[in-house]
Amino acid sequence: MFRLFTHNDLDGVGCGILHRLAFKDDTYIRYNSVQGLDFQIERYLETDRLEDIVFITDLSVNTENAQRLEAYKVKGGKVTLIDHHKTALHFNEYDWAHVTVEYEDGRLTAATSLYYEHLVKHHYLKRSSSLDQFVELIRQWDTWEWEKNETLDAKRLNDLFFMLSIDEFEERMVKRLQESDTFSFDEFEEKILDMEETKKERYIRRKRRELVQTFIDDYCVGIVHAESYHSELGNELGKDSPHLDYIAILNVGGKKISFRTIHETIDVSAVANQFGGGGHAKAAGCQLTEQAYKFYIEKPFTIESLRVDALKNQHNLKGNQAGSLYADQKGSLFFIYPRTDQSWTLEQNDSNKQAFSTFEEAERHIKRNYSAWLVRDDEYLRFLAENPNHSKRSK
Ligand SMILES: [Mn+2]
Repeated sequence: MFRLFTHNDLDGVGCGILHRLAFKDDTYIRYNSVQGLDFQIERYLETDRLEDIVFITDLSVNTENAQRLEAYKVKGGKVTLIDHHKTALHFNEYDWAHVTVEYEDGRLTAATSLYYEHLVKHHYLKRSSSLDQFVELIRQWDTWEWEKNETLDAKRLNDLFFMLSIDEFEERMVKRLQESDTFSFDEFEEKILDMEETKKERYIRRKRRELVQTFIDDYCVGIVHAESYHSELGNELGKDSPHLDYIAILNVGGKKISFRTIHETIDVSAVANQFGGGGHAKAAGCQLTEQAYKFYIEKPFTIESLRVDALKNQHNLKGNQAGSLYADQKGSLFFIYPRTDQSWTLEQNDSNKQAFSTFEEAERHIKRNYSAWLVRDDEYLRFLAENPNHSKRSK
């Protein structure tokens, strides 16, 4: 029997789909979480089935299991580990492990693409153009290359993966890849993906209106309560309000916080670390501890939501040569306009002038310190009518 132990994300399940296509019914596939694999491997090795052919993909084993696998191999067991994570490179010291992070041309690898090449090379599977396309979508998804290449189908494939159960996804993809010469979504999948997209956009718009801004430890933080779509939400809110250093997404029911930033200069894993969590520089998380509760929920509770910049303006536009008008919750008005020498003036309530070298800097200043928003055209035109010295500028 051909056994596969693999990850339970899209890249891991991609390996499962290839495995099914290659070995048909003579297979046993187990999808594992990162934490779950070692238990499964240990339990399997205890059964001592030397007649099996075993593959492990997209995941690494611990030191004890590496030694057990080595002993199993020496006894005549057939095992191959295929992975693409940097942290697994040391497994290459074993002849049963193949860890490759990058192709020679510099593209990053994925477990699915490595396993595909392995199966083709050993004549378990025949190369086809639908398989080439399918594998490449997963590779781009798993390595984030889809963003730069704008390969939206890679993202849609992962969305579909999350909307279906693993079994249903596997079954659909196996059938598709056997029957079609090129890989594409069917009508039903396109439909549910579009519906999901619309639902997500609406959810993010609603969450944007609930966003609260405050300072925590010198960081200007956007706080929002949400249970779903954390990655997309963190990314969209971050891009919508680049004056925020990071976005904290709270899930009180699950007692968890996610931190996301779009800025290269900010490391949210350090923020998560303060509360016993961790992660990457741009995406991290922690438990909602009592201390975190105080900072992210209790203190900001009475702050009003951050207003959204007027969207449909014809006149009051950002970086306008005639000036751009902002307001804050206390009723202050902020007018930003260019001076002759390429610098920008910020005027607060018709006095109190400050100079900035770019429009963006002036805007960032009032957004961080006053939670100000771009006002609608009607308010802008009224302001100009009441301030003839400013209205001259627009002539
Ligand atoms: Mn992977």
